[in-house]
This record gives sequence, C-alpha cells and structure tokens, in this order.
Amino acid sequence: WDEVIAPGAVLLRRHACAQADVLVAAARVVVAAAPLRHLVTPGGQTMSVAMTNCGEWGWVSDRRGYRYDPVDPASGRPWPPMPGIFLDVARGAALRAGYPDFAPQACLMNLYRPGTRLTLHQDRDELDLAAPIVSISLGLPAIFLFGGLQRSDRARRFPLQHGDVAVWGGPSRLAFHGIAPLAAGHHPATGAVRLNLTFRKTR
Ligand code: MD5
Ligand code: FE
Repeated sequence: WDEVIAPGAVLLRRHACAQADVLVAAARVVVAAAPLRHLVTPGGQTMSVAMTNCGEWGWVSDRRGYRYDPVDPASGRPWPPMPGIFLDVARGAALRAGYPDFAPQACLMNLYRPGTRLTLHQDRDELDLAAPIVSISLGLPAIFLFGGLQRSDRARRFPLQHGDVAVWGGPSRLAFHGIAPLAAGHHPATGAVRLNLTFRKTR
C-alpha cells in the first residue's frame, strides 16, 4: 500500500483517513485566525491556490519574492500555532517513511477549488534541503504532476486522494511538481474543495 514512487518519495495512501475530520476541524480554526488569501508571485501573477500558514514560520510571496516569515503580513501578527493533530500526523508519516526526527517549523495550507492549479515548480525556499517535506491531501481528489530535476523532464501523473500522505525527501526533494486543474466534485469531509497541508523544516 505504501508506494515508493521515486527515490526518496513515498506515498502513504489513506494514511490520514482516520484523523481526517479532526484535521479539517483544526484547519478551520487556523483559517479563522489567518484567513486564506491569493498571494501574488514576484512576476505579478495572482496564484490560483488560496493559502495560509500555521506554525513558527509561514511561506509568503509578493512582488519582492518568496520567503518564510514569522509574521502574517495580512494581520501583522504571528501565524497561528500548529495544531497538535497536524504535528502528530506529519511526524507519524515521516517516521513511517524513514525520517524519525522530523520537526516541522512551517505548515503551508493550500486550498484548491474547481479549476485551481499549481504549475510545475521546485520547493527550494528552505535552508535545510536534507529534511523531507510531508504533505497531506484532504477532500477532493487531484492529479499530482511529478517531474524530474529539470523543468523539461516529462511529468508522471499520480492521483492523490482524501487521506493520502506523501513524504518527499532525498533526491525527490528538488523534483519539479505541480497539481493539474482541480475537477469539480463533492467530498463529505470538505465539500467542494481540496485542502493540502504541507509541512516543512524551513531553517
Ligand atoms: C499540493 N503543494 O498538493 C502540493 C503538495 C507546494 C506544493 O507543491 O509547494 O505547496 S507538496 C508536494 C511536493 C513537495 C516537495 C517535493 C515534491 C512534491 N516532489 O518532489 O515532487 O498542494
Ligand atoms: Fe511545491
């Protein structure tokens, strides 16, 4: 059931299903304190994914660039704390994938509505590239695009479903990846959306 989809990349299918409702409830608490928003890229494009963060550091983008910031620029206050259940599930998945000491400092929350996409990119704003990234998919299914180390490498497509957890480490840590435009639908846990929680060690 656990599948190694590339060196260092492990897909734990349905790993978080039992905790999914608690994760969604905790996500709503975070969003109430730090609302979802559409960030602008340095190139001036508004992202189609709606984002917020919890934990010590949050990922933000604006005309000046991408960075991790301890303060929510929308409120001037620190990001909400990472809910305990987020940490438990992220650490448990990392352990299962072979990373017993994962200590995430940031959780980026990505909300996808029908039509929302994330174009191919690399995650390289973190200072410690030896630490893995753990991501939890909730709600509507999505097609994950998994490319190689060069933007031009052909991307493979993997369906990601409610409760799936992926751990990206080793050589896959810098692979190009993205999400195909979300198909409309309904899921009992989230309604008409997909929520992805991404845990990172930032420094
Ligand atoms: C998502 N989010 O479904 C994805 C899940 C992001 C992002 O891509 O940057 O917020 S994280 C997928 C990921 C992270 C790091 C490496 C790799 C995939 N990979 O090697 O394919 O919203
Ligand atoms: Fe990414």
